[in-house]
Amino acid sequence: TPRVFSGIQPSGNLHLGNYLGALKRFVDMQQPDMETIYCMVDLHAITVWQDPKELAHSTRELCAGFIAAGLDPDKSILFNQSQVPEHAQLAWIFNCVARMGWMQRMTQWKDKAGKNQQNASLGLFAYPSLMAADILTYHATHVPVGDDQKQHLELTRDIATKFNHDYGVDFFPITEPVIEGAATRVMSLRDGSKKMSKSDPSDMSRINMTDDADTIAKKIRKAKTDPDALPSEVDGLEDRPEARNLVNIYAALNDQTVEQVLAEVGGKQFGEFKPMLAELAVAKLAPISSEMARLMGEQAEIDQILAKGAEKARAIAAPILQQTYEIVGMVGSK
Ligand code: AQP
Repeated sequence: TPRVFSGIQPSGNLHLGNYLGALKRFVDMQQPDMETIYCMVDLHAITVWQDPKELAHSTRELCAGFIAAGLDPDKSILFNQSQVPEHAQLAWIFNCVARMGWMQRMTQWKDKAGKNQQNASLGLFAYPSLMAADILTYHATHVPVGDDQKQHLELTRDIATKFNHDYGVDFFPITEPVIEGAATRVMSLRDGSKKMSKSDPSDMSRINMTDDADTIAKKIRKAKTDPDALPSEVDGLEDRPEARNLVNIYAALNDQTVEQVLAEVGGKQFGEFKPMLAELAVAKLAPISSEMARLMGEQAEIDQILAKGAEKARAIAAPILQQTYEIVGMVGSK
């Protein structure tokens, strides 16, 4: 059976980009013939400073978001990365397989470290190596992510290939990225050239999964657009990043293709389309946010789900790490 792994950082508010690019697709892949493993990646989150109380809160809130969006702890393994030590242990091995030059080429590293690389954490630099460990400690075959993670997944393949080659084994699978759907890259509502992100200082740039209906409607109403009507064909979205973004969001929320959406809304002005989008967004997101809020009142339940999930995850990860140690020549634990 295909084994699906992915994760989201508990580093702040879950937003529409995380939902459409990742979480909604995690739910789509939760099928009887798939093994699905989804993680709150707190070790990744601390590669930049996190206030401890907020980290704990965000981790539980993210878990609530997973469940509210439709992940079922009886069908998927849901857990917090730090509670399965095999991730960090395998990451160390991969730190010794990966090359400095590979990491230096990562655009996320360059973007997040900015000009002052000397002052960035060593963890931020090694981030993709830990991500490779997350995936490969389960021998995962499929990894659903947003478009921004494509480069890290290629690096995961490079690490698996080099490990297999260096040790003369066929041990780690070459993982397939699953970057699909109409919204693999949701853009800022204020600037169609920037991705929607948690760290954008403007809250108007993103729709948070915890936003209420009025806030969602206001953010969509104020979203940047151009003055033209919507086209009827996809070609007509070229060089219109803001228009394309809103159409992509509509399509993804409504499980349609961009072509289908344009067939319906082509010719409409934004004054007409934006309220349609707002209504759809509220209809799809409000039930998730109210269920998240309810679950946040049941902290003991969330903690128990995470504890059980970690146990199930370890049962898969531990033997794979043990085999890795044997391949590398590490003795003493058997
Ligand atoms: N804008 C987006 N469109 C589509 N997918 C997105 N993802 C993130 N932003 C978008 C996908 O969400 C998953 C979790 O990503 P993460 O936990 O690494 O979050 P992030 O990329 O750190 O989120 P932000 O908001 O972009 O944070 P900052 O502002 O810190 O950079 C991944 O699958 C990702 O592709």
